[in-house]
Amino acid sequence: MNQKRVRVLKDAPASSGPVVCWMSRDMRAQDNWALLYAQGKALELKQPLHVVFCLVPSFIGATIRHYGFMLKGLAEVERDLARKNIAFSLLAGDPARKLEMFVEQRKASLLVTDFDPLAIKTGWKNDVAAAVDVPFHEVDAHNIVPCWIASPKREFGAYTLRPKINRLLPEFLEEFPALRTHPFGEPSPALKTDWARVRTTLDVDASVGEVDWLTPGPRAARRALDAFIEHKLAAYNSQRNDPSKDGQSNLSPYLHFGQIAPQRVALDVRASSASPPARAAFLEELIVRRELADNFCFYTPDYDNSGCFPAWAARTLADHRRDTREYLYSLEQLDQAATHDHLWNAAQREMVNTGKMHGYMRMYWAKKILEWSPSPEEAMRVAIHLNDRYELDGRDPNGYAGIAWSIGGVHDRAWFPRPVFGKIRYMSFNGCKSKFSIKEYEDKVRRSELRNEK
Ligand code: FAD
Ligand code: FO1
Repeated sequence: MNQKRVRVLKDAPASSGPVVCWMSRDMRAQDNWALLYAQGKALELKQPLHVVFCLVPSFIGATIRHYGFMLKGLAEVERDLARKNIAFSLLAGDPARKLEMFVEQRKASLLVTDFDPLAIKTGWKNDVAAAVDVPFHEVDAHNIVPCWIASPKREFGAYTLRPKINRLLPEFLEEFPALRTHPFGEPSPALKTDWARVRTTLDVDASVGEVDWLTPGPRAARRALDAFIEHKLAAYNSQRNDPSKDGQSNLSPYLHFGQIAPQRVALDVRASSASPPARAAFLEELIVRRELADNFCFYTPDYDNSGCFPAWAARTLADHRRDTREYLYSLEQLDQAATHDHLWNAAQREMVNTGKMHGYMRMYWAKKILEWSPSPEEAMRVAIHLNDRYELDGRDPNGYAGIAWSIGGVHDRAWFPRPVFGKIRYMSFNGCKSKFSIKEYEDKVRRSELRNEK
């Protein structure tokens, strides 16, 4: 496999012993470059391969909605790995301590993990690198073009990253090799994780219920991709910005939890019989927009606060800091969808009920939070809190980039100035009314509420 997908986080003398793959972002056995790399190393060493996942019960305020989806997916991963003679262990607690102990107990010769630009993950890896004394390698199993290869710096926008990605796609958008049945170590390891007990003993916020309209796990993810390609891809370009229609792929929860590889999605879409414009429109979002979000979080430490706004946006928002806010809403009022704007309220209710607000409404939703908050800083805090509390795909680079785009002009340009927004792109109720049927969107949200009440 292309070694440019690998970074050395820590070097140490080589030894013999099993290889440990610490799975975190990319929770799947198939199409997983980190796992494929770890297996390659274990085969060279003629050693067993162990996969571990460290369960952290307080991951950035995640609720049972998120852990329920994630744990069901992980149970499937344990089964998929066992079929390949690869043992899976679920650890729970502080990753640095747990990984250090695991590596020590197993006398591992190499520790491999997947890439994630979130600050919390970088912190974990720094701690683990300090704690272990074996080589520690990181593999970008999420981006098609490895984040550090696509660009050495923060990009201004899609227009600056797109040519760099497109030039490198021929090298990196390749078919995956299959995960092999591992010839070293215990054959068909026992499925030892008691997932029911993990679930019941998990101490997480249960006030945001799980969703039932989407089946978690890598198999369901693959079915969702096949269904999207067959039934929706052709109309994607014309429907993706109409929230009253069901034109999106609904892949983001699966992509967020790594239950399907973006590269698998790209390969299958590219090979589909859909028209080139339909394929191109989708691949622009899936590849350029998504990998731009990883670039943003990887190279911008304060990706989740107003410190990340480009200079022009910070200045214009400062110039309008004292403008009168016609409406002001608290986090509680917004959380209760109790504003004067019934379209915004519908979007909030869609997110709370289904765990997935339509992509077009996310822009409008976040921009109104800027308009109705006392400051851009408070708007960022509130938007991130609500997004990560309710969206199944929350706590994701796409979310931090999407909110910073909406509120702080990140990856966007200046527009005509207006109160509060200054030159930040504005979106209005009437603008939405001219683009889609607000009534049909609100009916769709109400139907999802009625389904939930059953
Ligand atoms: P599709 O339209 O089917 O797109 C397919 C895939 O392409 C998505 O899953 C995603 O990986 C990628 N993609 C599409 N649009 C974008 C985009 N604007 N930016 C980055 N990648 C994109 N996405 C999240 O994954 N998690 C979030 O928490 C999140 N919060 C957002 C908040 C705001 C304010 C905004 C403006 C956008 C946010 N997005 C977020 C991006 C986008 O809205 C979602 O990725 C998309 O709606 C997910 O639904 P889908 O997979 O059905 O999308
Ligand atoms: N990653 C982990 O390695 N361990 C966890 O316990 C964990 C919990 C979790 C809960 C909700 C959620 O949205 C993400 C979670 N993640 C966890 C991170 C996930 O693996 C993704 O890497 C990032 O959130 C996306 O970059």
